[in-house]
Amino acid sequence: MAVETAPRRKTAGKGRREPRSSNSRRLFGRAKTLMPGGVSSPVRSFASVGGEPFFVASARGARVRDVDGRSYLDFVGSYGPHLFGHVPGFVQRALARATRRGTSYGAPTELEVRLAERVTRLVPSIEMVRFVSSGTEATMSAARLARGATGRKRLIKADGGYHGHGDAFLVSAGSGLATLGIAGSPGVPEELAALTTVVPYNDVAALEEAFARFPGEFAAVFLEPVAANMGLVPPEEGYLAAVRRLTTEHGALLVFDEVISGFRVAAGGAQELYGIAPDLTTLGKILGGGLPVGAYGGRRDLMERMAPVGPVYQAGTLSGNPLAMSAGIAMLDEIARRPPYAALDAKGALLERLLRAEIGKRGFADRLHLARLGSLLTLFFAEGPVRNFAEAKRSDTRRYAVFFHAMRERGVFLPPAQYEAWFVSTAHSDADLRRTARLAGESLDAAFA
Ligand code: KE4
Repeated sequence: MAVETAPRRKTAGKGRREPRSSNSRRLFGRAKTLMPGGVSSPVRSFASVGGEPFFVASARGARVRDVDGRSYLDFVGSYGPHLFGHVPGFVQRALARATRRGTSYGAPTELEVRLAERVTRLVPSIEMVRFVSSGTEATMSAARLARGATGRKRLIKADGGYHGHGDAFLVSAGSGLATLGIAGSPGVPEELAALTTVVPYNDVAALEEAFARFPGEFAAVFLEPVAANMGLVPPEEGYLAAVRRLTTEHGALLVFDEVISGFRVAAGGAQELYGIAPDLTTLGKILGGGLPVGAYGGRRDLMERMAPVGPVYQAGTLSGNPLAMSAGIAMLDEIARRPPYAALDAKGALLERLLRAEIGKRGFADRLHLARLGSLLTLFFAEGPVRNFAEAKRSDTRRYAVFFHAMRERGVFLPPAQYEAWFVSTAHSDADLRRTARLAGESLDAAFA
């Protein structure tokens, strides 16, 4: 059944309620009979905030439009790829050229060479790279490489760190500081979960305790150098340097999961921003400009252990896909040609300043914690500081849900979960950001009513 898109309507005004029947509602009803939860990825279901998701018909710049013709200022941005907003012209033109030549060959192409040259130029610690089709594939492959290269089985991750849905990473923290992972999902064998030790983010002592508990047994520490999956939690002064020192001392590899921070916080990612060189890096999102891409790379001596050169196996039918490579080349060329980071930081700073003003004039400063790094931002419904997941989890997710829907009704699409980051792009105008802050003030009134 074709879904007719309602005639274009003006941008949503405030207090607009979800109509009883709508194209989104009809589509969601069909979707739920065909796909688990009606979605291709759980967070999109609005399960964390209640209500029903709207279905997107199109996007352009800083806005998405739903199948009922409503337009939203978009701070989800597909959870990261759209550094320059939706479908910038240079990506659209690159894809148009690429599709005329084919979509997938199962054979090497010059496009992979050109994107690999750009990645190794922009991310200094990456001497050699392998492309895959998602961030999960990148982290799964990096974990297998780390274990294969060191001959060790154990991994360390931060509580609240998200590295995709690979079994090794779907583990939850037990009680205490450095705890053996317990399966974070049915289907993850406890034996496997127990090989991943979970430590609090920003806690050097806990990391030291983990290394002391299993000396010589850790293959790698996996870390988001800028945590963005517990909400945005930047590394505290000296933390990344301490993790680098400890991994080196204990013969474990340091893997920076820069699927979000890569090309987002600097052209060379968080490792450039903080001056710390990991042994391996995982990438995604911006690297594909919205097309399915992931990558892992790093020291040549490590990467040359990957098949077909070395014995560690990993493969992928659509790895190095020419359409995705073309979009990635266009994205990284734009970054190299016109680095957007000063503009992104200025936009993030403007939004932060305006939000703090709205929070301050309502006397909510002790009930909210606003974290920002460049164009990444999270408004925690908790009193600060938020330095790790335990502190993030003090957030009042019920109030966040009210805030989320109040903003959605006012035409602003925020992540439908407290523990995600907002993404500002170069396509968000200062007027968009001023409007967003004003509507956030109204929505805070609703959340704290
Ligand atoms: P994907 O497999 O979803 O492409 O990437 C997994 C991944 C790995 N590492 C980091 C740091 C990530 O943030 C992600 C995926 N991020 C989430 C949003 N926080 C994707 C959104 C979703 O699950 O739908």
